[in-house]
Order: sequence, then C-alpha cells, then structure tokens
Amino acid sequence: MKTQVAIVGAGPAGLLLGALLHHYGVHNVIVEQRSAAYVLGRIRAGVLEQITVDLLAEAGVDARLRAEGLPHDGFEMCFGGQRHRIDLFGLTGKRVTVYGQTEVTHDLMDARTAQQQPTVYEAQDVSVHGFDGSAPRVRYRQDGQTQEIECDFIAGCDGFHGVCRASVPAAALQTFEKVYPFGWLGLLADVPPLAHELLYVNHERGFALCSMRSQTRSRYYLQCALDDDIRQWTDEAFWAELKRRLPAESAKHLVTGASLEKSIAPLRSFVTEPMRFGRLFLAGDAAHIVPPTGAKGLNLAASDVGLLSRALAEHYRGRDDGIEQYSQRALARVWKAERFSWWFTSLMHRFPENGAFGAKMQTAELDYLFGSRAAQQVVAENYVGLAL
Ligand code: RFL
Ligand code: PHB
Repeated sequence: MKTQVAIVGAGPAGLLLGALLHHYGVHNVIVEQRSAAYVLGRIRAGVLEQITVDLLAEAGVDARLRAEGLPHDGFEMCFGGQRHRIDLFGLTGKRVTVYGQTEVTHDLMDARTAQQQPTVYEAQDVSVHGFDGSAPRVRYRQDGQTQEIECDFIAGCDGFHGVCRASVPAAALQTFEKVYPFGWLGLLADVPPLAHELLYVNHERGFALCSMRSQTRSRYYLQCALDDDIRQWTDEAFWAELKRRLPAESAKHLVTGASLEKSIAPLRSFVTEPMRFGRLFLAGDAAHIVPPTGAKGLNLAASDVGLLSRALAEHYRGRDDGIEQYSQRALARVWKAERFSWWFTSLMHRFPENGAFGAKMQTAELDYLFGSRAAQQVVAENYVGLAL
C-alpha cells in the first residue's frame, strides 16, 4: 500500500489528523492496534476548548457536537466549605464545550467511514522504519500476513505507550517527567449532573470533581491511592466518599446510581523534545502527558494535529517552514499547558508529604485566588485555552 501520510493510532489525535488531512486533500492511512469498539470503550476527556471545536468544524465533523455539546460559561471551585465560581466567559469572553471524548471519537470514525478513508484496525506488531531517510514505511501483521505501507511521512499518534516514540534512538530525544503520588478514581453513571457547571473540590480527604457528559449522564472523580484496588471501590463506597468531600448543601442534591464504568488512572506530567525526527512526527499523548485536572490532554492532541495538518498540507504546496517549525511551535503551547495542569493539580489535591507548610501555602493560594480578579483571570485564560 502507498500513501502520503501514514498515521499510527486511531485515538482523537490520529482520527482528527486524518480528517484534517483529508479536508486539505492529503491522502492518509490510519493503522490502529485495537478494534474500533475497544477505542470507543475508553472513557476519558470531557471538556473541549474553542480551538478544538474550531478544528472539528474545519474538518466538517461538528454537526452533533453543535447540537449536543453543552456550552459552559464557568466552573466552580470548592475549598473549606466555600464555593467560588470562575466566570470563564466574563473574564475571557470565551467558553468551553462539554462533549465526551467518546463522542468526538465516534463522530470522527463515522466521518472516516463515510469518506471511505482507509483505516486498519486490529493491526498487530506495528513498526515504523526509514523515517530518518527519504522512504519511511509502516509495517504490521494482519491475518497472519505482513503488510507494509510506503509513505512520505509518519505521524506517531499512538499514545503514551505507543511504538513511534520508542522507535526513535534514545540519544535523539530528551524527556521530562513528574509522577504524582496518587491517582483518579473515575465513575460514569446515567444520573443527572450535580449542577449545571463542573465542580472542582479540594477537601481534607482529597480532591473530587463533579463533571458530566450530558443532562442525563454524569462523570465523577475522586483522588485515590495509587495502590487502591478497584474491586474495593463498590458503587456504594464511591458515592459515600464523594458525599463526604462535597459541601453539605451539594451532597444533598447528589443523585446516585449504578456505575456504567469505573477505573483508576495514574497522574503524570511528561514531555518529549523534540516532537519531530526526520519524517516522523509525534502528536498528542505520544509526545506529552498532562494530569487531567486542567482538562488539557485531548485539547493538546487537537492543537498538535492542527499545526501538523497545516504543515503537511503546505509541504504538498511546496513550502516546508511549517514542517521545520512544527516541534518548536507545538512545544511552546505544550509547556504552557503542562505548567497550568501541574499548577491546578498542585492546588486542588492533598499532598500529605508536603507537610503543614505545604498545606498553608495551598490555603493561602486558594484564599488569594478567591479574592483576586487578576488571579481568576489567569485561571480562566488558561482553562479556556491559550492561542495556538
Ligand atoms: P490516545 O487516546 O491514547 O490514542 C492513541 C491510540 O494509539 C493506539 N496505539 C497503537 N496503534 C498502533 N500501533 C501501536 N503500537 C499502538 N500503540 C497504541 C491506541 O490503541 C490508541 O487508540 O492518544 P491521543 O489520540 O493522543 O489522545 C489523547 C487523549 O486521549 C488524552 O490526552 C485525554 O484523554 C486526556 N484526558 C483529558 N483531556 C482533555 O483534554 N480534557 C479532559 O477533560 C480530560 N480528561 C483525560 C481525562 C484522560 C484521563 N485518563 C484516563 C488518562 C480524564 C482521564 C481520567
Ligand atoms: C471529565 O469530564 O472527564 C473531566 C472534566 C474536567 C477535567 C477532567 C476530566 O478537568
């Protein structure tokens, strides 16, 4: 098989890149190691920046998002029993859209099928070759046969555990990492959301987040120990712990129900530099990870592929500046989102290892934030997404 761009991974980064390249008239093939159903079964992000919504619109994949996405003009923070609203729209003139990653992925998959774009699911032993020269290739096995895709470029959109970053010689890259000493226990249930807006809680028992997917489906998270066994977290135990961490007034309104999904995710900050090696580009979680507190992971994946799709389209029109500058431009945005995600995580979670002084610093910072419009503006500007 031959194509212009071979994309490894059919998560949101790979699928959106494929859609944008198709829109620009660049032929591409996606190779994914899992089945489409498996990819859709992963419950992850829920908050889209306007830049992400705009990119989906540019790719022509925003009809359902426009009809069903929930525009949010603000979110709430809770500390010491006090609730404080961050007025995103009032402070920045921008809003975010609550629309699940599962739905984004679904819409992108449907568009790809309708446009008859080639996608290989359940590809085994995917490997990438020749990207340091002029003839890159992606190889995989399917039905006992080895297949090869000849291409001009490879886009590594294969997530944190993918094969693309791992195929770059170790000496050619530098990585930066911080692992947090706790995880997030997430629960999805068909119950109405607690409130109209998201609620981030810093409680002495740990962080909690009340989010949603629709008017009838809610997503909740609890800070938990990394070695917690998911089997110990019955639905009853989850709801009881969430109620303890919510302000009493809110806990009264919490509607509970059977979980549709429950999982524990570790929290990590991670960046690889650079994001390009010859004819291999990394995008999304393959290049960087943020802790989910700032809701930036999917949005960074989208802004990476926004830059990359334009750079590749320009290449086929005879200009290579976009390709040359991709890594530097993407990383400038990535590091700012890393900073915000790290800061928001540090502000809202409990870190007993930071001692009494650390706890006082957190209290002082929250107190300052709740009383300062300037500080709230910094939060709002980052939450709605910095310019590309
Ligand atoms: P993905 O989604 O991991 O997709 C990578 C794909 O590559 C495939 N793959 C391979 N394919 C072929 N060959 C190989 N060798 C391969 N190895 C892997 C995988 O099967 C997969 O299909 O990465 P991508 O596309 O870069 O997208 C990134 C986002 O998924 C991620 O950043 C977000 O989900 C992070 N995130 C959030 N982001 C937000 O913007 N807003 C949020 O509100 C938000 N909440 C979250 C989150 C992530 C969470 N978890 C579970 C880590 C909440 C949680 C709990
Ligand atoms: C989610 O709904 O999954 C979600 C929302 C906001 C975050 C993280 C996750 O900061």
